[in-house]
Amino acid sequence: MTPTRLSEVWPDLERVARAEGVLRLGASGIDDEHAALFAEWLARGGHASMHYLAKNADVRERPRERYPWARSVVSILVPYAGERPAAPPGALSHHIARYALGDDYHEVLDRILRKFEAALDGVKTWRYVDTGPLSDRAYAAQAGLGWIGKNGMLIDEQHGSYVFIGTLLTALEHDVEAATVADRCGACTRCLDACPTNAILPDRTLDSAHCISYATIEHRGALDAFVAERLEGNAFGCDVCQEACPWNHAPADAHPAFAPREAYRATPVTDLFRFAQADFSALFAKSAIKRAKLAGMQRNIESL
Ligand code: B12
Repeated sequence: MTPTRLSEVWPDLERVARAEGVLRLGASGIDDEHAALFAEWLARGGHASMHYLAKNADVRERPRERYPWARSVVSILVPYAGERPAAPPGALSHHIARYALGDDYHEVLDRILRKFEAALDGVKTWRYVDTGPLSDRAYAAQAGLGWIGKNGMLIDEQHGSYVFIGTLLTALEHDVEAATVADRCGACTRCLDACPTNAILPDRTLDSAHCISYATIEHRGALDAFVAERLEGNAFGCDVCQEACPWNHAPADAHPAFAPREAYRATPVTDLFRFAQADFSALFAKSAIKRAKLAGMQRNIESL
């Protein structure tokens, strides 16, 4: 018989989680308690040129209209490398955010979420990683998998924030209790103090236009001069606000797919200036770095 409640299949989902290297598994209802904050953020232009986010505003506020069949949201946390590998000075690996040192998380988490779907055989579901119209962090926080820190990151109490979030909507009734996770940031302001461009705002959102991660990955055209002068060695993405976070003192072991690639340790960052498109595609095959494109990476490296 097809299950109707999440609790009926929860042991199966826990089994999949263990088998697939998932650090935490949780579930929540379909409403996003903090969707209004997203609307405010958009209204003040927090998304800079990421216009695709603005298209999602209605869905975030009223997810039931887009997904009338959905009753619950299953969230998973999958760890990536919390430490950069030792490498010679000038190696590319020093200049890439940790989340991009291994395989592209979109593909890896998609594969994992498909395993969850397979365990829910017959139940209507919809999975996405990153690109979906919902807030992965909001659902993970509602599911009790962590709290939203002052740097905006979902922070796991034991292992910190070097984790990806995968999200799966299901037609099963939400009857699995979520743990209550307290906000553990307290009076700490290390992330705010460390951000080289002061991009972190008091309401735990970012001013993307000033965020080094946004500038080096998403922004097309010349870098903003203020940001370009403050890249602090970041050529793709930025971890400064996570490095400063005391809750990242004991990261979980990375999922094998996110083990830092040897090729990035062996390649001097300046080699990218001589790269043809074919070299770029080969070095960054199955990597999230492809998003910045060769011209974008060369632009970023020029400002290091
Ligand atoms: C757009 C985007 C970006 C943009 C903007 C980031 C931002 N902070 O808004 C840029 C390019 C700058 C970016 C950078 C990074 N990103 Co990004 N990004 C996204 C994306 C696609 C949407 C985020 C978004 O909507 N931002 C707008 C803000 C307003 O929404 P939000 O961040 O979801 O925040 C909501 C919750 O915090 C909630 N909330 C706030 N307080 C509370 C309290 C409670 C109790 C609850 C329940 C909810 C809640 O309200 C907010 C609004 O709904 C998500 C994937 C997704 N679909 O969710 C990944 C995502 C947030 N990114 C991720 C990562 C890994 C990064 C980087 C670390 C990459 C890097 N090293 O460079 C940095 C981190 C920068 C930072 N400090 O946030 C991960 C974060 C995992 C985690 N542990 O939190 C995500 C979830 C992708 C994934 N599937 O794993 N990113």
